[in-house]
Amino acid sequence: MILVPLGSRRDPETSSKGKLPKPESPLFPFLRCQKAESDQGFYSVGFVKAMDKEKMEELKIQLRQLFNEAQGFVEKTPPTQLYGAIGVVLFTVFFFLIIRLFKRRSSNTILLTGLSGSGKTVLFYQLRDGSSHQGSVTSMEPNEGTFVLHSETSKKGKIKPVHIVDVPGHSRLRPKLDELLTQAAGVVFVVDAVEFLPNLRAASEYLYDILTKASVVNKKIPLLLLCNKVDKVTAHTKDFVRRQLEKEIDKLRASRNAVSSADITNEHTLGVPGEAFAFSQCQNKVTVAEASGLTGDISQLEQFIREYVKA
Ligand SMILES: Nc1nc2c(ncn2[C@@H]2O[C@H](COP(=O)(O)OP(=O)(O)O)[C@@H](O)[C@H]2O)c(=O)[nH]1
Ligand SMILES: [Mg+2]
Repeated sequence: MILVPLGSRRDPETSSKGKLPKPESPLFPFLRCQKAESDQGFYSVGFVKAMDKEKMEELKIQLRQLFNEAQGFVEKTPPTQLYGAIGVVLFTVFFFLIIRLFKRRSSNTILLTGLSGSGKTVLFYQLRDGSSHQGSVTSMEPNEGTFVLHSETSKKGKIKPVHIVDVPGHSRLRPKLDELLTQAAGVVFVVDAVEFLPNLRAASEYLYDILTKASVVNKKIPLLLLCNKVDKVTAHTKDFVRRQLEKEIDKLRASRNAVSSADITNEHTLGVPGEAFAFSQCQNKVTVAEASGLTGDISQLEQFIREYVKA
């Protein structure tokens, strides 16, 4: 801060830095004052620095003392006790790390997968709103939402919402599935039980891809094979659907293994070599259920969701 009397400009004699003003200058008293102030400032900075140094020295001495004490303690303590203490510390750290790992795995994401037209979007709306939203269904955008299941809205108490993603069956959009699988608590593979046989090959290929994904195998992500549209009398039974899929996947496994033994896209081989493929051989749990998205008969689907995303 420079004090300049009103109406006067800065004295050219004093404008150059570091120079003391001449005693005859009208600004002399002010500038002396300012100099004294800044000198004081200088002293105080110096004082703080000296204090810091002193404190640092003190701290150093204290640390050295502490270190010496610790060293003495370690030397005095019998090695068995020492190893015991180290063991306890390591065990505790390990224990907390494992707990964190498990906590991260408790996801609330359920994926609805399957070929286009199998009824995923209708099921999504049934789960969320309790209605099928006929006519407003598009299959190119993933429907996604975090909500308490419609059937649970009348229940009292706090219920954990479920994050449900309706993954479009279009093959162009399947890379998105890889990303989603890494965070899934469960996968629902929807099959059209009416138009089942014409789609058998395509459905098996899609299912095979999911079941051989490293994320599914390593994390043992449970899969529900959901035979949809059972409201129609022409719908196949869930046992028929399961057996046909097992047979088709068995054929696929043979042909894919023959093509390449190190297929990059399929990190894991399915089933037991030399045995006919069955879903029970999968490392992750595979269950079969029935539903009708159209009539709202989705209790087995809801049961699966609540088995893996606790309310
Ligand atoms: N009969 C019957 N038709 C269904 C059922 N679920 C879906 N659909 C019909 O199947 C078609 C495809 O359904 P959508 O949910 O769009 O399938 P997405 O492509 O898998 O999402 C629509 O015309 C639906 O009306 C069901 O449970 N029963
Ligand atoms: Mg859809």
